[in-house]
Amino acid sequence: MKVLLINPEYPDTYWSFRHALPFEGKRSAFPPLGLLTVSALLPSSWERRLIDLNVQSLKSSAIEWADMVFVTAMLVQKASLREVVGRCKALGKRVVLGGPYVTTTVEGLPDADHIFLGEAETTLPQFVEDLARGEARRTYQAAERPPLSATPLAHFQLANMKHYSAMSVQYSRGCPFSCEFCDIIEIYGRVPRTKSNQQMLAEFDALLKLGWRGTVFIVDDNFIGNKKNVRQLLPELAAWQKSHGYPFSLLTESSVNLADDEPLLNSMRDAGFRRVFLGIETPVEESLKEAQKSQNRGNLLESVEKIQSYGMEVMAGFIVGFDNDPEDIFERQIDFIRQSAIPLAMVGLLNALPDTQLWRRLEREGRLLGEASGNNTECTFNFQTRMDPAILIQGYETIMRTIYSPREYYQRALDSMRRTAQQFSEPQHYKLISSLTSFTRVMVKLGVLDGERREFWRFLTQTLLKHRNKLAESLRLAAMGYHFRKLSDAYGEN
Ligand code: B12
Ligand code: SF4
Repeated sequence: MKVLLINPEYPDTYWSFRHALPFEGKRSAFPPLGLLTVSALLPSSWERRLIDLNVQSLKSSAIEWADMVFVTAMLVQKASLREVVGRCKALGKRVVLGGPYVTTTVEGLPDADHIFLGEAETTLPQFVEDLARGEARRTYQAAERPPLSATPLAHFQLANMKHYSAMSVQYSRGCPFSCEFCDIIEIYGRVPRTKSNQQMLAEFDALLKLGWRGTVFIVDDNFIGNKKNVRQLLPELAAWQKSHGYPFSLLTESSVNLADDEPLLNSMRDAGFRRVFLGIETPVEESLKEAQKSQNRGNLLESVEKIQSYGMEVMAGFIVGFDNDPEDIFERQIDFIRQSAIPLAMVGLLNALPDTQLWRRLEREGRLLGEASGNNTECTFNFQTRMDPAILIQGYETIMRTIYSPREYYQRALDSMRRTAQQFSEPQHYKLISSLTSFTRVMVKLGVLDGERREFWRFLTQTLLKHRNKLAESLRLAAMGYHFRKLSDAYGEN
């Protein structure tokens, strides 16, 4: 059996990092871990190839080579997914679909032969058996969410690592909280399941053996969802990192209550966590209450600063469009982002994802307008908002243009570097040629060609004066700022 695994294309969004990646000579931020895991669940005798449309094109010859095509997708990849399925079906291939989009969608799915809803650890082996007997079903859905001990070591070797800026591994699925807009708890449940320490170390070993050095994204929705297990994992990760010379710089997502747990913060720092993405959403208490985000209690600015003081750059998600948002929500978000020294602030408009508590409430209230695009940085709503949508969209655009204006952004980047000053500097894994090439690209594009070059030189001078050990970090931040500015500028043109 020859299997082609396809990851459809992402649109140009905040998360695509499309304008930042060329500085490092990369094509995509992360490999499609879902498909690498699916591959590991298939019989070892089957031949497999991965096509990630974010790093390469899909040639008809590749489709013709395959007996069967496996496609994954998030909602935001829907258009590309449809095109891929259409091409594969036109060439007479058996098409199998899975991933978060098909798991949660409420509108017509593309015409595939087999659909996998939810996690595939138990259903895929069943499918393989059914297929052998000629009795494969159209839809597969496990009766229960599988334990992560059933998740095999992902086939990282299928991904052409040189095209990605980071590698991904997963430790847990699910989150104990109950945020109204969140689909994670619907898809992956509220009881966080984790891998064992041995499984995690085996994944780190595998990446190291394949030659990976640099950022590893632990893609959990809430890394500290199961604190008991995380506490046991972290010392082992720290020991592994130490004995291998800290080859990986770790990034993950966490709930804000991480700030309340100093021993955990200490252990994360020791294990090499350098960036953490928090779901802050809003500084407005009534809106947090509406979103059922009770874990974001207390002084959020202090929580951010506490985490930064453990050497972790804080990235965060922010949302506007809650029913309880006051008229000055836009200024309040800008002020919060400025004071928190969060360079990479992902601000989005509230959208109701299918089958969430928010979706169900809006449906009951007769306010739903249809399926969301899945890209919450697009200026659209899929429900009737309390505030005039035109005001919300205009205010949102103002937030984006303000926080990503070069002066504001570079100042946050400098503040963040000051707050994350560490007792020890992060080991850098320079590959001389590629580092020099990236350095030259940043200098030429941002220091010479860019209309905002004066701000760049001011930023670089301050970095050299105050944070010399963070030069590589500052260039990464400058490249990211450029990406966000490019996208925010597009709002002004609309
Ligand atoms: C890492 C990640 C990203 C990364 C990288 C994605 C990538 N290349 O894989 C980045 C940061 C780029 C990203 C971006 C976004 N993401 Co994202 N992301 C994740 C995250 C945290 C982990 C994904 C992952 O690797 N999981 C690990 C693998 C093993 O799990 P899995 O993919 O679910 O795969 C399992 C099953 O689903 C199934 N399966 C998956 N595919 C297939 C295919 C077949 C054929 C079969 C049989 C089975 C199968 O088998 C696997 C084993 O059980 C998930 C949340 C989550 N917990 O999964 C959100 C998630 C997928 N992202 C989401 C969203 C909304 C986004 C953004 C739109 C956010 C935004 N507002 O901009 C952007 C869009 C991308 C873009 N560039 O614009 C949503 C998707 C919601 C939906 N219903 O579609 C999720 C669920 C999180 C959430 N609630 O917000 N994301
Ligand atoms: S903390 Fe994050 S993952 Fe957990 S329920 Fe809230 S939004 Fe979802």
